[in-house]
Amino acid sequence: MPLRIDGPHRRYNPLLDEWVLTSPGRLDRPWQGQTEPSTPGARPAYDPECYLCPGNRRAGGAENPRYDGTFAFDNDFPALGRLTVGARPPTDGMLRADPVSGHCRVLCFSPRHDATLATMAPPEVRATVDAWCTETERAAAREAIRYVQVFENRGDLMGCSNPHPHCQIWAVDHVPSVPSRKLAAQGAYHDAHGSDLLGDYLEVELAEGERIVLTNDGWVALVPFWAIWPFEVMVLPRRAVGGLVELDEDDRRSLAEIVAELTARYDALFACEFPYSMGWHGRPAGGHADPAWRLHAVYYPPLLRSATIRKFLVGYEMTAEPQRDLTAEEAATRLRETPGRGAGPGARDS
Ligand code: H2U
Repeated sequence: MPLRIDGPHRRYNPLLDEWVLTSPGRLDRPWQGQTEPSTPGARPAYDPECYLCPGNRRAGGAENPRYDGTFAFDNDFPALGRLTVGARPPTDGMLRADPVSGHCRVLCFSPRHDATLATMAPPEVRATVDAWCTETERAAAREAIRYVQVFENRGDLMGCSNPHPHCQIWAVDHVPSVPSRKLAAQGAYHDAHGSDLLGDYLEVELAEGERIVLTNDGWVALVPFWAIWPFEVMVLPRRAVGGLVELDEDDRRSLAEIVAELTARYDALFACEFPYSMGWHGRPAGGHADPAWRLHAVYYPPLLRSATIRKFLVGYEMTAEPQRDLTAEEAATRLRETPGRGAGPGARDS
């Protein structure tokens, strides 16, 4: 029996050991606050001013090759670098700071300035999936790297600096805060149950069905029970794989299909280029396969009720705990019923 909860309640997120206050029915309240500009007009296929278009000069002075597929390069303004010998900050006490080093890359999905994952042809989305995997593998093989984060900021609302379709890959010499909490939670769950947390969670979701957005032979896209962002989605492999580097040919094919379909539905939901931050959470780099950790992607889109009204994580959310109005079940229903690429309304499988 699907879980039915009416009225305000809190939901537990076992991956991050935190709660979200859920207040169904608050979406009808009046809004006289900020609205966002709607999606800008159509972009050209090539923009002579774009730092990422083929053949153009980047801000750092390097010239892009005339690439015709995906294109990755070292970030000209990296957030991380080599550890400066002799500049080691204090590592304990009240004022704690640890040294950090790493490597930052930028990956363009397409030579076309106007392309997006939502509209790119299936072979191009597949090439992007392959590049996520190869870039992760290369980054993880670098000396002293402990964790690789692939992430995409899409849209001005999410602070994306350029509409040319791209993502970033940051490889670091430590496990950062969020994956570190996920590492602890999945490890503790595996110790206690002998199975993986997200695998067991996926079984519950598939049995209930209410929060499922899309499924195919390799992957499931769902709105997590504990979602914070209105149309937050998690993409999970059916198979117990720990990282992008472990995906085989079939996994990659079906992943490209579900990513293409999910992003198309996002865009169709409010008839705009749906902004989001997405990221891949794979097991830390190095070492052996970890049966506790299941690879997953998280999509965090800020839009709430239209292309111009966003959710703000402020007030109670900043000072006490995240809160949402639209339930995860309502969000999943909306996304499920939104027509995607060629799939009619209500179609479930990508
Ligand atoms: P965002 O749009 O998500 O900010 O990513 C763009 C990245 O591209 C950003 O990290 C880099 C920025 O440093 N970049 C270059 O490396 N070279 C450039 O010429 C422009 C932008």
